[in-house]
Amino acid sequence: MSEQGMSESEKLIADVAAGALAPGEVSDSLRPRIEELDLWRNVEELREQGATVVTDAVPLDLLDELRAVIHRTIESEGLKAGRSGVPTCGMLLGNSVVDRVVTLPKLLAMWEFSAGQGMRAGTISGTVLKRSEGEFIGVPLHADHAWLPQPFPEHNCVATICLPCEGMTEEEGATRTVPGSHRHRRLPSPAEASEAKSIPLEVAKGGFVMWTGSTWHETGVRTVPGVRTVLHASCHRLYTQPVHDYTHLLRDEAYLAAAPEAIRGLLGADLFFGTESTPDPEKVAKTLLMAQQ
Ligand SMILES: O=C(O)CCC(=O)C(=O)O
Ligand SMILES: [Fe+2]
Repeated sequence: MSEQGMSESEKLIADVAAGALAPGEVSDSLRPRIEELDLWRNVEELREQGATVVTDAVPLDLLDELRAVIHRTIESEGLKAGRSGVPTCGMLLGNSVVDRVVTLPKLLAMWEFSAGQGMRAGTISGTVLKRSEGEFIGVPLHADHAWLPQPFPEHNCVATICLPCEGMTEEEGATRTVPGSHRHRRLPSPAEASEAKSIPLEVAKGGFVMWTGSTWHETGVRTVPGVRTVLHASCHRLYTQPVHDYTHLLRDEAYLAAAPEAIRGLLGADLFFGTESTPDPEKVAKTLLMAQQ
């Protein structure tokens, strides 16, 4: 059928079908940003190894502010180490320092590559890992797709970034991943978890580490004095259910007016989910098109 003979709905269905990307493919609209930000090596590593280290992503003074926000929040709320043994503050989106960090161009580009256009903010949390006195502190080997059925989908659904405010070496407790483990597309068995050969994702201050939702990873062991202060920031493919609910921020006009523009996208402002009656046709079209990219 010619373009002209098509109804609006038929055109939309044809555009959605034509937009479909293969798993790991970079869309035409994202390609120039990957190029400009020099992220091809990272794209390749995420595809091949399931994890990557991105350098020079965050201004160093902004990291100092981020570190202060995480420590202040944990101290002022009296947050204690929970099950993981690591003091954690959650729901950090909406804090102006955190908002500036998560909307930096390298984070947004890598998230879009990994979790697709229209990706939404999920867990945005801060943790402070102390030196281990022999005990394991943190999260043992797991995959962040854990609430998805197995086999995990080929299209990545959860893209986690860990951003250490002072960088992290192996001794300082760098997160460890098992290279290539994302290809199993399932959780590790207890035997696999105890035998797995994980490697540390070391990164200098200003960079971040990132892995796919299928990649097996664990908190590293800190063997030196001091603490590792990290922002854990996950984005989710638009159709999956984020762990945290930030929709109150979408109703806060004063906040939205002052927040970086890209925050709207991370909150799902353009998606049709949560509509009470008939969804807005423009949002329906936009959501369907973004879902393929
Ligand atoms: O503490 C770490 O290094 C890893 C934490 C983790 O599993 C995550 O953020 O998904
Ligand atoms: Fe994790």
